[in-house]
Amino acid sequence: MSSEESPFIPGKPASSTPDFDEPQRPQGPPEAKPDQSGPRPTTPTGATSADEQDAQGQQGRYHTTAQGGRLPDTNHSLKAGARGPVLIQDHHLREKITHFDHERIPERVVHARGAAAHGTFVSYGNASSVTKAGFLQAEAETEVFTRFSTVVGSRGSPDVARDTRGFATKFYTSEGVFDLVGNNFPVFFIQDALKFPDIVHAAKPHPDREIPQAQSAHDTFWDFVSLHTEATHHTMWQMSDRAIPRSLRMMEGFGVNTFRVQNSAGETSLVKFHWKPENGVHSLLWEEAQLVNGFDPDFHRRDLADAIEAGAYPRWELGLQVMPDSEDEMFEGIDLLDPTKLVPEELAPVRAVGRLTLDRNPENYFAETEQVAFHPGHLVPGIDVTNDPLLQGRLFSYLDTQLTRLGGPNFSELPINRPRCPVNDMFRDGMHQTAVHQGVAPYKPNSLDGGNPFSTEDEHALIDVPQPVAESVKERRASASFDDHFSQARLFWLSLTGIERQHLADAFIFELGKCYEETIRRREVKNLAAIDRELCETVATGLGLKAPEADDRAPGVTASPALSQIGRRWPVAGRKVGIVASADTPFDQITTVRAAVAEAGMVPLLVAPRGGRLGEGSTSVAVERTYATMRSVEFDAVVLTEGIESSTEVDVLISEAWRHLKAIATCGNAEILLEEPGIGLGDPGIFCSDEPHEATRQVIEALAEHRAWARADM
Ligand code: HDD
Repeated sequence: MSSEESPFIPGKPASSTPDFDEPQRPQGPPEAKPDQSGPRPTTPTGATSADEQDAQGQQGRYHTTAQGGRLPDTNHSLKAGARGPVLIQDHHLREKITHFDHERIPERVVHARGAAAHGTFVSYGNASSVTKAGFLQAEAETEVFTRFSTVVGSRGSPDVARDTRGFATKFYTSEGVFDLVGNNFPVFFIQDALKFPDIVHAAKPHPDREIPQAQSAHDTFWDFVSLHTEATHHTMWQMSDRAIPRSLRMMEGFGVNTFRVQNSAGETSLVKFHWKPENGVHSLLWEEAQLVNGFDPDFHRRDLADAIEAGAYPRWELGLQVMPDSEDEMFEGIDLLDPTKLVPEELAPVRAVGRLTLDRNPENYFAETEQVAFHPGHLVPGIDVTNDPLLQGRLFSYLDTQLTRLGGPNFSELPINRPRCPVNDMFRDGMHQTAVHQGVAPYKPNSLDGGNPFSTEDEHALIDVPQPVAESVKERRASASFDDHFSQARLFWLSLTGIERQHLADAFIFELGKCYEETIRRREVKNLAAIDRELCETVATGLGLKAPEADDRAPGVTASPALSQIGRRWPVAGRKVGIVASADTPFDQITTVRAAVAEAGMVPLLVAPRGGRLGEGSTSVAVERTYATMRSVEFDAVVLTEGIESSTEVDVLISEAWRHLKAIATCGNAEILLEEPGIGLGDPGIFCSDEPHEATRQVIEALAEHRAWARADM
């Protein structure tokens, strides 16, 4: 170092000895005051507090070390000369790289791939006759955070894999956190938590080559479920259209396990929780799902975030099926402790008790969506668990898994997990402790801290309803009612319409067709014989196998029409319509169609051969998708305007939209484009008009049924 060189910054001339009386202030911009510049971090409640900002390490206008020391440069390591080796004394280098090296935490062992949103739950106030839970009483409004997920795939897996979807909601109630950790199917693969590692090992990629990713179409999955027939009912759901939702906004949710609720008079009932989507229950077709996974692997995640950002807030009603709390915990012959069984809505109607609205996207994926920690044992006064052996095991697993995933026992102090009511748990210390606890007596009883905190006999969580436990011996077995593995699988099959059954059979043919072992295929086809003759024969034929003899293990089963997705009309808000146009399209056609789509609360997406804008001057409209960036699977319906020419991209768009039973409208002479693929102008879901407004109106009308189902029979 030359004598003129700065002792602090190599290469910089030394200034005179720093004058401690005159602080060195930065020269020139930035002008903004420190706390007015940069992002304003928010807490999960939307509030901004100094504490929260500190916690996020994002305060002030200067780039600093983790210790708050201001940094002059983060582009160059400290070196022995411009071309020399890096010096180990460069703390900034080591701190920055070390932090980066530890940025990842273990992904969830299941449900690793997820998307989430904040929202509010508003109670209808009509549930007090069955539960005293505060968040279900009149006028209660509760902040919530909901995370949706796939089960099998890793964090980076595609969104629309054929899989069960998680639907977990954290209610930050004034009585403590209540987590409703459900799925989009009402039943589960197994009846006892002890089997959970088995089903998950079977469904995850093969341990030798780690393939396939996020799929059940492989030997180990089908090996397990074909041998373990209690999985049959869930497998039927997994092969149904429910396993490939059109959107996370268009799925039902189910608490699956039966819970015991208690009202303020101490009376108890058994309940099953349901989420009913306002947008209806809709699915992709299998071919669409396969295309989506390549075209946009983040399809569901993007759809949820876009909808919320656009103000098309997804909404669900929370519903309760209420059954008497009988001694045998059976209802109409259904064992309420068996999580492979549902209760048909025709037998116990779903009573709506409140509404969930998701209206705010997370600010930070890691802090919120990744670090949120659910647990079916997070209960509030008025809601208790039952002896369902699956639920009992879950009560152990969720807390346990967070210890590894979130690095210790203090994960409930993370902002996304913090209750919004006073917490005084007497837990102390541990990895990542952020609280500065007061007092000297974290034990009970104590006199040194004045006896604090106090226990309450009033409303308390973990209500522990005094249920008699049958006099019994210790044994590893389930009750005989758990032995019926087929009647509800048949009930589900009988409840579906013809096209839904076809999709389900096709899924079996696809999935079993991907198995290498013929013994597995045969074994599963034999199981199908116990569900339905037609299903078994269709799948056997598809696989080139001989259908086994009829098996009448599930006699006298009736259908539950509420389980079918087809046959009702739903709101169309938030659906996406592709409007294909070109520079030759009369501009008023574009504006008319766009306006009509937007007016219906749907999302118009203008598609053109190239990017840029269509129309002139200030009224011109931005092209949202070009022929290079569009694919039919993104649209729920397509409007073809005048002036577009036949091309490979347009032809593929039309033929896919046709094959996927989507509504297609043409304006004026655009109907010529339907000639080549042989689409009849009067075919179901095809609307041709010289009036763009009329063509669009008809498309909107058709979308209420989701697809032109009648075309499936053509
Ligand atoms: Fe589970 C996560 C739903 C049975 C063990 N589960 C997890 C999530 C959902 C469910 C939605 C993701 C939560 C999130 O978004 O963070 N699980 C269910 C349902 C079940 C079920 C509806 C049956 C009724 N689960 C189940 C059993 C066990 C687990 C029987 C273990 C014995 N589940 C876990 C877990 C996970 C989990 C390993 C992984 C990540 C986590 O908990 O936080 O503990």
